[in-house]
Amino acid sequence: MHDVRGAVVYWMSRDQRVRNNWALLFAHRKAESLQQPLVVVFTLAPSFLGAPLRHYDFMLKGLQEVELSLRELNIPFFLLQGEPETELSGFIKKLKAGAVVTDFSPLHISRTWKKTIGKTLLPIPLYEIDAHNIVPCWIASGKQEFAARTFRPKITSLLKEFLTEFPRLTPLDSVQEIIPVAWDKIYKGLNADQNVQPVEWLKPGEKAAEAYLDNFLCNRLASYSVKRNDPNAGALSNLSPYLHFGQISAQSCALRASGSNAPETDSSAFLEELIVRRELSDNYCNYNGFYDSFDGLPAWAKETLEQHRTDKREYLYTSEEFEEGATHEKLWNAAQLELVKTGKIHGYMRMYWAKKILEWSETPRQAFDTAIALNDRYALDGRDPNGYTGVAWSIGGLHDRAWFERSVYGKIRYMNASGCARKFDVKRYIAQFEREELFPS
Ligand code: FAD
Ligand code: FO1
Repeated sequence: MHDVRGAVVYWMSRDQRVRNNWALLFAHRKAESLQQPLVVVFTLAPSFLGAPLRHYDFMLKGLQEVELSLRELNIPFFLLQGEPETELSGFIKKLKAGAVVTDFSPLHISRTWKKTIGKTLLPIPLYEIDAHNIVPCWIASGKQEFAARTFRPKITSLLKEFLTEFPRLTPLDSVQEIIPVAWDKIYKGLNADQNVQPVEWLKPGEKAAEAYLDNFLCNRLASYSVKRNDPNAGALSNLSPYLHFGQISAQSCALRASGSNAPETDSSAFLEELIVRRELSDNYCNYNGFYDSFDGLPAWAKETLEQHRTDKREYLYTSEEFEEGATHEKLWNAAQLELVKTGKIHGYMRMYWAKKILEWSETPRQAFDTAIALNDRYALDGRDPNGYTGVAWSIGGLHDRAWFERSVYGKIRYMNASGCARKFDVKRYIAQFEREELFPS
């Protein structure tokens, strides 16, 4: 690959931040070595996997902060509205760019964009940098991993090399004309579904993400291993929306957590989730083209679910009834209402939530599609490899083993309300998310 003379462009997509961003650092270094200007561009797709206003609002507020942080570094930021394939190639040509850098994502939508754009850009090179994972996805493993236990040794052995501090980004000396983004025009051009309103409890953007991380490390990491399965304990980091939109670097979270003075049991429990589980999700989506479909599930799971497909379902609900949180089980309804209201379900409840959709749906395939649809519509951290993998784990035994066989589930791990009641105060959890508040009759 040879660079062509001209500006270096960082096409920002998954990692929407200025600090601790390997793709931006690489583009910056390339611009310096080629003595060329550097610009950052974001292509705002008209609709992104059906994301409603809740997600666009969180993302755009974060991007407004990106624009201001880049301005302090003398780096112009552009936001193009429309189909990325067409908008970006026109922009690159007009700018007479010499090289384009983008960040890595295993999702279909991003890969399609890059394939198309990579071709139209030739001979201008398109570099892809994994700024999301600590160990780049394709280095951690060259194939779909069977379970966390097969993935953990591979990724742990590479942390010495990759879990490092970030170099600082210095302002570029080349002063360029900086044209502010017309944000009001952008908002007017949005056609996102207004029925899913922005959440109030979580402030978007890099600064808020850093503050949230500090708060977690100082006040909650030290009880993480004991309390993380209790949805009443407020023990989780709540970092997933920031991590999903790339408003904070997982690598910087891991460095801060391992450097904290929390007990080793707590920091290692947190790092297991943040590093092993999270990067295992990218591994699944990167190497399994059916990650967002029932077809991607392990053969043993599809077989056992098929064997029990005609078992009598004691309760049956449509996706609308699930969406309304209108099942017979108050605990499940509370989890659904937590999702609708706050844009997030507590990690422990999420497993139970998905497994009950399996138990109360016509077919396992329908259950899979319902869980993905509800998760992507309401969860701020949705449309993410963690979501596809989380649903596949819950409903399709991905990265899990076979369990004692039972009706409907077959050998898929079972969970129920009495199991939850043994772990935490379910009445207290239900009381937080009563139906009336959300769907006043
Ligand atoms: P913490 O417990 O504080 O964990 C910190 C970070 O570690 C998380 O932000 C996440 O990046 C990572 N992590 C934690 N648990 C997991 C896990 N099980 N798998 C992968 N990474 C993990 N996570 C999403 O980011 N988006 C989703 O759409 C999503 N959907 C899920 C659906 C189901 C059915 C299940 C069972 C899990 C899902 N998860 C999803 C994984 C997990 O529940 C969330 O990442 C976690 O609850 C986010 O809250 P937190 O940041 O407060 O978690
Ligand atoms: N990334 C983009 O590059 N352009 C978009 O318009 C865009 C919209 C969007 C909406 C909701 C959401 O959850 C994510 C969105 N993303 C968008 C970012 C997205 O997270 C990543 O680019 C992909 O998920 C690939 O991982």
